[in-house]
Amino acid sequence: MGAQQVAQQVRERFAELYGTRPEGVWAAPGRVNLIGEHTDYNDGFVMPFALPHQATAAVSRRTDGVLRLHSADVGDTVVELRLDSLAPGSDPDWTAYPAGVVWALREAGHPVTGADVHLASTVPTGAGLSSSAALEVVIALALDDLFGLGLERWRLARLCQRAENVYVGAPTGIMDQTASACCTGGHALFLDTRDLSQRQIPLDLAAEGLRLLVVDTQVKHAHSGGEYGRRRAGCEKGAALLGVDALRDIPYDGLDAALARLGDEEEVARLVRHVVTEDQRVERVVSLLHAGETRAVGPVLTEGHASLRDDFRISCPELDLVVDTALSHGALGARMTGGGFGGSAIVLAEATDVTTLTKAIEEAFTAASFTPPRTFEAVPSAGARRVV
Ligand code: GAF
Repeated sequence: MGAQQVAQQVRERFAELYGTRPEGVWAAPGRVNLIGEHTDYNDGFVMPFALPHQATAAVSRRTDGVLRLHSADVGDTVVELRLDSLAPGSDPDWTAYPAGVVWALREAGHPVTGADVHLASTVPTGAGLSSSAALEVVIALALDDLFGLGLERWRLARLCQRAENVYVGAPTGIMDQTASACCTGGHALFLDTRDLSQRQIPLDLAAEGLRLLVVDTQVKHAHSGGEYGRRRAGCEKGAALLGVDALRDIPYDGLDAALARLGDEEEVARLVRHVVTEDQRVERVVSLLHAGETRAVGPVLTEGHASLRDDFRISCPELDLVVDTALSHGALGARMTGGGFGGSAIVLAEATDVTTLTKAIEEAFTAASFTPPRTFEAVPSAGARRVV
């Protein structure tokens, strides 16, 4: 179903639920990260692009301090919350994402006085494709428009990150919210997470006879669980031991010296090595794309996977199986994408190899008795916007 059709459905459902038409309909996408994993909370580089999968929200203002939330994906209940009782950690449900955004906006002094919301999302959940950032950004954008807040996109992303970090309690970086808010169709976003400076990098794989596949392993993950936070804390410990503000400050040619200084701190050293080499991989990919050497990006993705698997230790057997099977069936490169511990892998391949590769991955999953994966082609799509 096209975006306009989804918007129409969401509008009609809103009218059924709340008895009046919504003031508008907004959409915000999930993302896939091409390269730059676990660098965003180390002030480093990332390179995501927006997926065609998106969260769509029909929204109207209220003036009575009430927030009503309904999701087509969750069931039939309209959840009603009072704005003055929104508090971090109080909501274990999906409503924490939109409510967290309202909380973050109000905490920052923005005059949001209530809203009626109906949401529907096509972003797979727990698949490493930023379904939660899509939910946050679509609400933030709708409220920004409706209440005339005039927030720049990067600021809106920061507020959504605050909702996720403080209200939901997941210690994530800034990549996903910025990707959803700032990506543009036909481009990957080269983002410096230290100052949020950005460059849109043209990415037309089809024109070069290439495809980027996303393979969702169906192994669900969550970042409010301890492993993500432990990696983040380990990176922060590394930066403290090395006397820098963030691991971004360790130059690639200073890596060996930094590792030597870490001595017995082997686990921290592995994390540091991943982050420093990953930042360098992002810069290599940017240069390769700039030089028109898109096929040469493949091996850099594969190196990134080895680093996430062996140094950062956040892969899983299903993700490794996708990568190994893809590579042994002619893929140019492959790696896990997103936070890890499950979720999705990406595969860069010649268009002519896609059918063989997809079949080989499915067969490998069957042979390993894993749940069948879901594979789709990812095309750089539009960022968050008003649709109606
Ligand atoms: C998750 C987080 F939300 C991001 O901030 C980022 O750290 C990513 O994992 C890993 O690169 O998506």
